[in-house]
Amino acid sequence: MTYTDKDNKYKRYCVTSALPYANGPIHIGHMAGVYIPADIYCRYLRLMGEDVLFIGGSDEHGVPVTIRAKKEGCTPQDVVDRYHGIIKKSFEEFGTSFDIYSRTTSKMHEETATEFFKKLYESGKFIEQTTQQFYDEKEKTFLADRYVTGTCPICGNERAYGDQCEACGSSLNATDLKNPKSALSGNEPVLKETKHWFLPLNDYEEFLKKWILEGHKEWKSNVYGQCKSWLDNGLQPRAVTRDLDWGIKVPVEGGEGKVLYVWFDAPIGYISNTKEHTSDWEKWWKSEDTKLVHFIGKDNIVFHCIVFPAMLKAEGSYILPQNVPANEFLNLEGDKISTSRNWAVWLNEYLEDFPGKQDVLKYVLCANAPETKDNDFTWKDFQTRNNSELVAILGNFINRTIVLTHKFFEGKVPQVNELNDLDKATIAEISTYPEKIGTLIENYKFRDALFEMMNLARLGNKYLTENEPWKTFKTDVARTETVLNISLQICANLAVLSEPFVSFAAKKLQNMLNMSPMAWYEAGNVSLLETGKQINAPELLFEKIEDEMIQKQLDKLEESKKQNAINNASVEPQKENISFDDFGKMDIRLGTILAAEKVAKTKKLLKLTVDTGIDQRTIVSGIAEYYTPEQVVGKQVAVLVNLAPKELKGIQSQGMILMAENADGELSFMQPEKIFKNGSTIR
Ligand code: B3M
Ligand code: ZN
Repeated sequence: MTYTDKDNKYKRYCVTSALPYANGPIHIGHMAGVYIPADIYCRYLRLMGEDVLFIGGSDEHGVPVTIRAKKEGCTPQDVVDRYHGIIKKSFEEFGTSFDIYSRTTSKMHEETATEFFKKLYESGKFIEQTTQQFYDEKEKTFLADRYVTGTCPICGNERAYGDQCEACGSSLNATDLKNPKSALSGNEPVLKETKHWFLPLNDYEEFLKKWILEGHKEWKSNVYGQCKSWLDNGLQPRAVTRDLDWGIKVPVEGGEGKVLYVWFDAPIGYISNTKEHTSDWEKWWKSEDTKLVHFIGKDNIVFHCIVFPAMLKAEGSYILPQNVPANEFLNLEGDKISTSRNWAVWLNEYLEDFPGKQDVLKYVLCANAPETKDNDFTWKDFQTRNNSELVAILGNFINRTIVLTHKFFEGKVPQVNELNDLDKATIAEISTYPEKIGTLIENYKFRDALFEMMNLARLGNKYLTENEPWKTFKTDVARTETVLNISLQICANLAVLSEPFVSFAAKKLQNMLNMSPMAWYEAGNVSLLETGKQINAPELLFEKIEDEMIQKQLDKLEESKKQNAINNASVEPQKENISFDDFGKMDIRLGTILAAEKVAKTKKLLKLTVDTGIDQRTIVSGIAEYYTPEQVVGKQVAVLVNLAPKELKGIQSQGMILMAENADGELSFMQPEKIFKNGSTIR
């Protein structure tokens, strides 16, 4: 029984979290949006004594995987093997409490998805349609949406994909793109007929309207709103197959060379993974007293609220989700997280850079979770929340209490004597927390729930500060005993109620307090630790994070920014053709810079003395913003020696040093790969 299910309608909870694409590692946006809330929810329900199945897994099909494989010159299976491994390992290290984390290339999944498709096919749930699809004549293959790029008809972005424009977020059809190009050959694709199976979503419109718009008004407003807008606009049949060879083969006649669309097979992965976990899987998926909840990000709403439920309904034997608590997006330092721009904090890198600090990231990402609107992660905020919340509030309260217990009472829980009004008020307040936090979690308000957990620690700090047991010990031992007993009881309550949020610290705290595992509903009182119980030595739960560590992370991001600028820099268009004779007019030689000085009153100019092999001469060069005189002396460089002399700032310049220039205007010398004699020609 839970606080919001007092009639005990649900006997078990089947909790799914979106299956991440195995074409890259997991980043903080995924964690904040999906896995941390789902993990908190499951940990909490388990503490409530509920029967919970927490399902995760990698989504290993889809075009992005094949594109990556092509780029890297390996097979799609190689790509997903690598990233499935990385993702699974980081979830384990992070402490995400999946009951199963499997993958959609498993045998079990192939069977389950195949059977699912066949059942819909055989019961006439699909329509077959021949449509025009882009085809690459050079590669002799149909092009899935992601394989076509072109100009977005909405915003003009020249790098839009056939299914979506990442610049403006519009979802597109490949045929909408202007100047379409095949991502395989770069050629313009042609339209060609191909047959596919479609799920006629329009047939499910009435059912979905009733089920969501009338039956699930309690869903988060972002989720409800998106569903409403889809349903108001009217649903269309959706193709559930693709012309591709990476995926689950279409198991019916005429399906050769085609696979199930990744968004058809991926959600079935939740079911396959359950089957892989237990032979008693049907109770999790086919029993009305199971509560099915999907944790996802906002870009997955339509698939989980409309397409997958329509599939389940069409199949006929499954339950539907009771809730789909989707989150909005998390930004990073004010910018959209992006895999391709490497603008992200990768979970595997975080775990390497901050060993043992899983709880800190989990805490910060929950405190900043994009629950109702997009939110921002900054390293500064990460540091502040660690130093002034985890260390200064939670850690400090616990540490003070345990240290004092050892100092005054040899680490034994002291007895309770007479209670005063403050004690009584404090005890009354403690009793409200399990239900308060629990109800918030049950309503998917994880930020508020976390804030309330911290309020319990704040209450503890306030109680200690007001009672000053370190002072009263000399004058009033009985009072000190009571105060430390109640403070220890608050610690014990925290050891239970913080577990969903900061599970590593909670475990440590339970060990310090010598507690055995306790259920959530057993907390909320001051009899969690019996008088006389020996507790263990204090250990720090959290430690201060210094500026240096933060700076390192900021530097890393700065590096990504630079790299992006380089990658994105547009290249100057080519100039008009010249004849060989035109070229031959230029006399370019190797020369060595012998001396250099700044030209007075200019920012850009250096006066150079150059040995050109022909003579020693003066050349004025606009490189002072990129090179100091000391840096250039001794360099062998390319010199245009027959450029007509010109006076610059009163100095006669005879020739020009040739420089490479990038899009930012940064300059670099052109140096020979081998040292040749000065005066050697360049042509
Ligand atoms: N792999 C999309 C994503 O990672 C997709 C989710 C599948 S859930 C069944 O955003
Ligand atoms: Zn666009």
